[in-house]
Amino acid sequence: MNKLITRRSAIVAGLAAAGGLILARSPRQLPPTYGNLLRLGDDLTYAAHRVLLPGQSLVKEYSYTDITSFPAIGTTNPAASENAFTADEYKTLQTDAFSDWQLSVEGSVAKPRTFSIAELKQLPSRTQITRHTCEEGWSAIGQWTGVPLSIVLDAVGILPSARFVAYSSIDDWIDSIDLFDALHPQTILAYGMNGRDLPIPHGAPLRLRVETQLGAKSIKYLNRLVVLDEFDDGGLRGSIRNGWAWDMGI
Ligand SMILES: Nc1nc2c(c(=O)[nH]1)N[C@H]1C(S)=C(S)[C@@H](COP(=O)(O)O)O[C@H]1N2
Ligand SMILES: [Mo]
Repeated sequence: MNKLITRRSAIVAGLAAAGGLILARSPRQLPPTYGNLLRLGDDLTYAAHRVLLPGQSLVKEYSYTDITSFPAIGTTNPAASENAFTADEYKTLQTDAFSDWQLSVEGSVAKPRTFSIAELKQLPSRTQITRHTCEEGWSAIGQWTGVPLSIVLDAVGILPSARFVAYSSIDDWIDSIDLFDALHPQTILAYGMNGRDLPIPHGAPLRLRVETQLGAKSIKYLNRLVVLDEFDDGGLRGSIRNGWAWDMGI
């Protein structure tokens, strides 16, 4: 019992310290609560994760034989989008194995630029077999191949003022992560799944894999990264649209 109390108070003290530390740096570093109960838990879980998880510890990686079937959910083909502009754009890009697809990297970087899939494939790659956990309650194990986001950020030179990376997709999903997650070695821009090019239902030609967060943060059909100095989750266009927290750390 005593042990429990001690451990608990240690954690509470740790939380307070982390919260204080983050707040002392800048209140804008904490996710917003949108003035209601919805995101009240965010600040605490966020601070807790950042203080309780050591540095850049890796999430569990699995072996080939652990790979499971993998449902595709949410948008599974932007070419079938109700938004005619999105549908046309995706159909055009789909020709020639997405050779005209561009990932734009901009914001607080020294050299903003775009990358084609071929250019991304020339950068060092990482392959990882991980468990995807959806906020809806299912999980699946798959193998992902791509370029670590840290390598792409290095290539454009993030400025010292940078603190977050916002990202968006052709089907207009928008979200952001902090640099802790962005520079995590398992955060990759994946163009491959289970040894093949990323299939359309899973986000072709490029998706983000943020293994330290629930599946909703791993957006598919990724086409834009914006390095930010200040917190921005996309406001009402971001994950709050679905009633989700900004921080979905696991
Ligand atoms: N662009 C885009 N990204 C997305 C979604 C989506 O609908 N559109 N759904 C999200 C959710 S909630 C989950 S669980 C995963 C699903 O990925 P999958 O279809 O490869 O299983 O993608 C995430 N990324
Ligand atoms: Mo999800």
